[in-house]
Amino acid sequence: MEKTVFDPAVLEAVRAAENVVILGHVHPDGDCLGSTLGFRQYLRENMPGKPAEVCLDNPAEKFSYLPGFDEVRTAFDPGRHYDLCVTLDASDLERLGEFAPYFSSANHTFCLDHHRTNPGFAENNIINGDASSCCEVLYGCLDPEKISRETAKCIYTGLVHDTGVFRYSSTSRKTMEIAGAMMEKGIDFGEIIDGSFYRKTFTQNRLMGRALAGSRLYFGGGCIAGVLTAEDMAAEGADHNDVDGIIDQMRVTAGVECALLLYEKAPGEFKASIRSNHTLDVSRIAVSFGGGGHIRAAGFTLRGNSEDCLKEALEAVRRGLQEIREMRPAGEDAPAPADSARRPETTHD
Ligand SMILES: [Mn+2]
Repeated sequence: MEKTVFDPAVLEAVRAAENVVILGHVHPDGDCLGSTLGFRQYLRENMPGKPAEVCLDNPAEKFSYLPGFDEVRTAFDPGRHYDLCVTLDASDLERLGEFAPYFSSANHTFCLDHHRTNPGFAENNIINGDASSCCEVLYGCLDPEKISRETAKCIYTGLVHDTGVFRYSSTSRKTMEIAGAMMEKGIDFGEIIDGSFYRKTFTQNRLMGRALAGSRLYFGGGCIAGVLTAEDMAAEGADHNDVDGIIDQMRVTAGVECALLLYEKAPGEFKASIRSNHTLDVSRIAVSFGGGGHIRAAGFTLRGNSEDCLKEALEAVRRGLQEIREMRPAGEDAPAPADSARRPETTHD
């Protein structure tokens, strides 16, 4: 790996600040936790005595192996003001949630991010839309020699989560080089991947089993679809957090272009997750129902009974698949997908 020249701007801003608050986005994911806690850990080790705290809303317990997890502040305190506010993995001000006033009242603000839609909402911004993760952006702002094993755990976690374990098209040679550098710091990379990405609770596995057993193939096997009703959720003692990952298992069903999962979030209100593999633009389907997302991963909400909601969503999928067939020259098989089109771009917000 070539010697990295890092951008010291954010470290200089911290050096000049009296104190620092580090913020991420609402419903923090692995990249959000990895980048905020990794940055704090780096500061703790390399700028001892500099007051720096991380504020996030309720991080998931599966990330408790990250350094400083137990010290995350989860409640907003209107009496607090900070000299410098650094935001990581948040694409706009709204994503800071209840902690946004810390940003607005800070004397200086700095934003590190990798969302292409980020308008550059801070005083200083380092935004790289080509980076796999905010942790990749953060890595470029730290002295690689001074990254400890504890900080490496955080950065590696962010890379793993935002690339779906190095599968999505956002994964680059650079991503893998940073991952390699983090491995050389002595982290237990297998446990990080298993423990924070693949491990499921018994309830989550049971719910996935129920969803898969109830799923059906449509349109000659081109689409797999399933529904989890409120009764299904109650029967497994599951809540909305337990639905994560089911759609990803459905998507890898052989022969399937599209996967669709509806679950009843509130009585008569169904949250739909939709994925495609090669050709179908699922963001267009999601937008047609008032939702949003990416070409290969999107979501929307439907209201009604489960049969009607499923019917309505399937009709949109049928139309989408038909459009693709009509665009294809007669007698030709499905075009070989470009490598970058193979995987969902990203499934995070
Ligand atoms: Mn991210």
